Parts: sequence; C-alpha cells; structure tokens
Amino acid sequence: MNTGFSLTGKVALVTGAAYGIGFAIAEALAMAGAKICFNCRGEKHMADALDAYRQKGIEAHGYFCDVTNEDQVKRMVSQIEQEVGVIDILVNNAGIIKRIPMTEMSVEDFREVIDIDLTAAFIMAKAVIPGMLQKGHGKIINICSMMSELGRETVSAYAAAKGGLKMLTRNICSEYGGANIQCNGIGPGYIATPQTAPLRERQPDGSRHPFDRFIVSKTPAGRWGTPEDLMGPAVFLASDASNFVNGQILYVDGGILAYIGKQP
Ligand code: NAP
Ligand code: GCO
Repeated sequence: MNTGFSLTGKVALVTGAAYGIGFAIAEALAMAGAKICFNCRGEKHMADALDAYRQKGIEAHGYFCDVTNEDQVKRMVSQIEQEVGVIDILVNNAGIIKRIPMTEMSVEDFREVIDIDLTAAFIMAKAVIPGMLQKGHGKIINICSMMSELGRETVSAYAAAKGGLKMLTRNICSEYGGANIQCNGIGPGYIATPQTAPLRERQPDGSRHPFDRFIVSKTPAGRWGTPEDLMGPAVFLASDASNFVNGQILYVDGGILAYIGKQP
C-alpha cells in the first residue's frame, strides 16, 4: 500500500533547526527521504548542528540567516535553489518567547517577538511560494502553539504572535490552496526544549518547579512533550498523505486543550 508518507527527493527548509523542535522535525523529514536545509544565526550553533546532523547520518545544508531580514531570506532561498533545489517543504519553526508582565514590557520587546514569531513566517512564505507555484505543489508548516488558542500571564506578545500565525496559516491556505499549496500548523503543547528550560528548573531545595508540576497535572498524558513527539505529525503534514488537509492547526499537546483540569 502506498500511504503517501514518503518525502523522497523533496527539498525541505526548516528554520531555526540547529536544536530543539526544529532539529527533531528536520530529522523526521530526513528519515522520510527529504533533503534537509536549515538556518540559524550563530557560528557555534551552526558548527554544533552540522555535527549533530552528521552523527544522525543526515547530510544537512546549513545557512546563516536571520528570518526577520527579508534580504537575507531571499539570499538564502536562492542559494538553496542553486545548491539543493527548489523548496518543496517549508517549516516555519524559528521562534522566541519573552515572559514579561504586559505593563512592564517595552514596546521594543513586544515588536521583537511579533517580528520573529509572526512577521518572519510571512517573509519566509513569501520567499518560497514562487518556487512552489512553479513546481505545482508545496507544503508550508507553521509552528504555532497552545498560545494560538489560550492566553496566560506574561506572554502577551507571544500569544498575539502565535494567534496571528494561526490566521496567517488559514490565509495562505485560502490564497494558494487552489495552486496545490497546503499550509497547516502544528500547535505543540509544553515541550521540553531550551525555550521552556526556565519553567522546569529545579528549586533551590531540589523540588520541581511549580510550573512544571502545574503542566504535568494539567496534561492528560501526565508528562511534558518531547521534540520527538512532533516527528510523525510533521511528516504527515509535509507529505502527500495530507494533500486534502489545508488551513488546519494540529495540536500535539498530550490533550491539554481538551481538558479543564483536575478539581482542587
Ligand atoms: P528553542 O529551543 O528556543 O529554539 C528556537 C530556534 O529558533 C533556535 O534554533 C533559534 O536559533 C531560532 N531562532 C530564533 N530567532 C531566530 C531568527 N531571528 N532567525 C533565525 N533563527 C531564529 O525553541 P523550541 O522550543 O525548539 O521552539 C521552536 C518553535 O516551536 C518556536 O516557534 C516556538 O515558539 C514553538 N513552540 C515551542 C513550544 C515548547 O514548549 N518548547 C511549544 C509550542 C511552540 P538561534 O539559536 O540561531 O538563535
Ligand atoms: C510559556 C511557554 C509556552 C510554550 C508553548 C505552549 O511560557 O507558557 O513557553 O508558551 O512554549 O508555546 O504551546
């Protein structure tokens, strides 16, 4: 049976995939047969990432690029087209969070989060869509968040950006679905990566961080997610298996969004 999950011969670009969720998604796409391109900003991250991909047996192509800079993005995309091929799959994964109460947050900090977590996805999609139109197909996967649906104290900019990213996802679907481009999102729950490390730090007395305990009790699966939990969903949304799935956000959250929480 051909289930349509193979990515053999496809060119995939995963942004911010030197480590964390992006790295695991790139690894999954490579396992399914795709050629992997990724970008990051720092020299040390690049060297470590290339080494980590090599250790996994993946010949990844790494590019220095800040995803908020349209000139750098255009340069990277045309370099990939020359060196690897026209991009079939884009994963907008690069992202940051700033946990600051709203009334203490500077507008510069707010704008930086919106720029990286939302505007950059527009810049990236705008740069790859012409190649996808030429090829007659394309997959864009935006890494959203539970904060595409929910708020929480201190993450106003992040929630605003990830909510916007959900709507950018639906709009790309609306605008380019007719050209055989599918744009979907993955909404990870709480995943153990450097981004969430401060929420899992041990307390001075060795006990678990209260937020860590809160998340485990709020998650029906009873644990934090791992980057590996996102591998299957990413392959599905990158492959022909999802050709009639468009404009959706697939929440991969161990059930948090379905659960009201334990009564006290
Ligand atoms: P992470 O460990 O902090 O990694 C983020 C990556 O984004 C880094 O590789 C970083 O690269 C890159 N990046 C940030 N700004 C960039 C820029 N301007 N240009 C290029 N690259 C940039 O985060 P993560 O937890 O793996 O998260 C990955 C994505 O999933 C993010 O969009 C995040 O919001 C989302 N997400 C995470 C969770 C979670 O619980 N961890 C849950 C839901 C959604 P450099 O090192 O080069 O800066
Ligand atoms: C936070 C977290 C979250 C998660 C994730 C949830 O401070 O609440 O960092 O925002 O990282 O995006 O899906």
